[in-house]
Amino acid sequence: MKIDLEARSQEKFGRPLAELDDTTICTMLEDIVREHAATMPLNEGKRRLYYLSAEFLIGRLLTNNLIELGVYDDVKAQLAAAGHDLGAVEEREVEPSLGNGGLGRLAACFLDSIATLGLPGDGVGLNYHYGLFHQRFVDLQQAAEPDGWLDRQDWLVKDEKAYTVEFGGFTVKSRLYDIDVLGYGRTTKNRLRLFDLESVDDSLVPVNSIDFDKGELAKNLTLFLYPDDSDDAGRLLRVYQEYFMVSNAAQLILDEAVERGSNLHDLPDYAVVQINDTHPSMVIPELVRLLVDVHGFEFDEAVSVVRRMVAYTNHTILAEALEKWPLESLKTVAPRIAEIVVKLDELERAENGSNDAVAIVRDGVVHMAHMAIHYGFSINGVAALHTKILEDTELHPFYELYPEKFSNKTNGITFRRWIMDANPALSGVLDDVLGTDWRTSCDLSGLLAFKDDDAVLARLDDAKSEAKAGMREFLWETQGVRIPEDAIIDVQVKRIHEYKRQQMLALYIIWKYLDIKNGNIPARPLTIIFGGKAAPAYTIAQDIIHLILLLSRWIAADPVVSPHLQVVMIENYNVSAAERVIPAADISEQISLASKEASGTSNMKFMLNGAVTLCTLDGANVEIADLVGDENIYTFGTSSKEVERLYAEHAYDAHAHYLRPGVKLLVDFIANPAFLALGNAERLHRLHDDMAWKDWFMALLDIEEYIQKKEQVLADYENRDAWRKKSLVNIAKAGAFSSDRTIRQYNEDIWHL
Ligand code: GL2
Repeated sequence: MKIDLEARSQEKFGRPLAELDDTTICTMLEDIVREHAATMPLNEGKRRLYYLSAEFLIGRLLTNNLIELGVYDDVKAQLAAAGHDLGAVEEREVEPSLGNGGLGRLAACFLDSIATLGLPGDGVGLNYHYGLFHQRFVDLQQAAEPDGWLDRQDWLVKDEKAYTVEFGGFTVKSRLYDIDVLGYGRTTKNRLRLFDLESVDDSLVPVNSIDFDKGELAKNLTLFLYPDDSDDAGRLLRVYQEYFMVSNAAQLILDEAVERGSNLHDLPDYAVVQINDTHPSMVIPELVRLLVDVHGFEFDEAVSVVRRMVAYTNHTILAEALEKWPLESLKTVAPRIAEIVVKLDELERAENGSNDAVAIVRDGVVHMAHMAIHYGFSINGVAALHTKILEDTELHPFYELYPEKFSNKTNGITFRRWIMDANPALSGVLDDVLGTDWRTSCDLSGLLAFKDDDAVLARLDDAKSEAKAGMREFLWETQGVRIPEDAIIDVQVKRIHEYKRQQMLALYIIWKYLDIKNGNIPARPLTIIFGGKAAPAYTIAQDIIHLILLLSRWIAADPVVSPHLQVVMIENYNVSAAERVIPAADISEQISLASKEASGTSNMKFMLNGAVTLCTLDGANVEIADLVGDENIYTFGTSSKEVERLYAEHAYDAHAHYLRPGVKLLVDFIANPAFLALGNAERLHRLHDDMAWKDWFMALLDIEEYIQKKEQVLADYENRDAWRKKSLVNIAKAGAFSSDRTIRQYNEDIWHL
């Protein structure tokens, strides 16, 4: 592809490139890329993958697409020659708001890898007009506002395909929008296909608040993405959204298979469906419905076809995230689907001897995961430990029934975005040291040979400094905070949830604050950075945000402590913020209660960017620890086995842990009189009491060991040579977490494209 920006500027605007502003240039570049992508053919193959997901957290696309097309450096140079900075232009792009967190971002990384490997596979989801809420901090608390990203984006292209979806009592028409998904160095593409309502009404959304259930369903279905980690019970709108998504997806799948020559009896030769968590699992009864009601199949044959084409990924063991819908809700939303689900339940009971533990419908409740396991041909977890927990405990009865269906697919991240795009300085060093092959192979192991090479270690260090400078600028411009140049950067960015234990890091901050007050002055400043949104309905998570914001303000105002300790909470943390912060981190905080974080993916991004991990042995941390070895990671905390035992035997006594003197001091600090006066007393009391009496995710169990480990990390950081080696080893071993590897495994074991 050749781009001539000067010519384009003259042709479009009758003005030289030098005179255009950043926003105009941004749109012009998006247009150029979009128009070029429109001419690219799709990846072909008899069998096509449909990756169904309620979320695709794709992030900004301009830089990524310029990299994929191999024109990034050229565009940058042309802009520079005209006095423009591509970095500033990139900032004009609005980030799409189509995901909550890890699960949605994983789907985006997967699309990138599927396209890069040249496999025929599209993402299918919903075009939420306001997506996930925009987070603001007001009075040291989170406020949630609509995120009107759609008004200002330039990538969606209307597709001519449109379907009818029948709900109980009314029918809607859909509209399909596509975003082209380019692969690195490829001349072919895939698509992200986002369904929307034809009759959607944006004017239903108030300017400053979010209200999911306003107005008629035919007008509001695609307005918002539900925040996860909150209780789905009774959320009828979510069921409507899910059925709208899968009905469109199923119709699209059949349509395209027929276009490619299928007679539908051979559908599994033409299509494979990956169900990303349970949200799209109603695609199973919907495919059956279409085959029976529209295409005249016998029920049994329809089921046998669907069974050979649907695979399911489980992303969590948290009970509240495993969807269960009342059968009555299903009857209201889609009566025919409820009927088919009941038949699928009866068939399963007939086949497996009516075991309630694995039933699809039990006591009037539909267990979506159970349906996906019985009628899918594959089920996978997302990290080795997670899959083991599914097999041995959480889904054990299913594992006994179908051991051959279970497999592990450890998550991965795309190197295009998480190093080439996010960390050009480090990418440049790797090019110089390793040659550019790593950009396609994602193999960085050659770096290990330079573990004792001072020049290489120094260059890696320079790259870290450059990333830190970029982050400092970003935080100054977007958050108005200044970070000391020599500070250790310690980061925990992810959704706010008790199991991820941001509250435990907050307790460390209290400990450190008191320690500095006691005269123990650290060798250099420590900046602790948080980022993440809390579901508006998740009260304790909101309380944790409040505590962090309060600590941040309190410490900043303390002349003794503030030169040594700083707490930053990034407002509206999103993919763009992640791209600035992760490359700059020294310490990666992955401190979930063991057994609770299915995989984690930020842990992989930090490692790739040379941060050293401080972690519990949870999710993919276990695999990171195995790869880098003891000297290059810091692990602590109660094991996942022991945690499971404590839960099973109700043996964790939070209050006993609270009463230990060192611990009580820290927890009580949350509700100290000065905090109560400065902050929201109700929130602080609630959080204090929750930790002192319940502490459901056992922060108090691990806090002392955590403090000790963290102090060791900070001390070790001062041995600069040893630390640089740790950082190098982490980068060198990160190739194992390329999503290209993950996608190859999905394809070899499950999709067979
Ligand atoms: C999650 C898990 O919590 C997280 O550990 C995992 O890395 C991702 C991707 O597999 O999936 N499950 C989930 O519901 N969300 C996640 O981030 N939101």
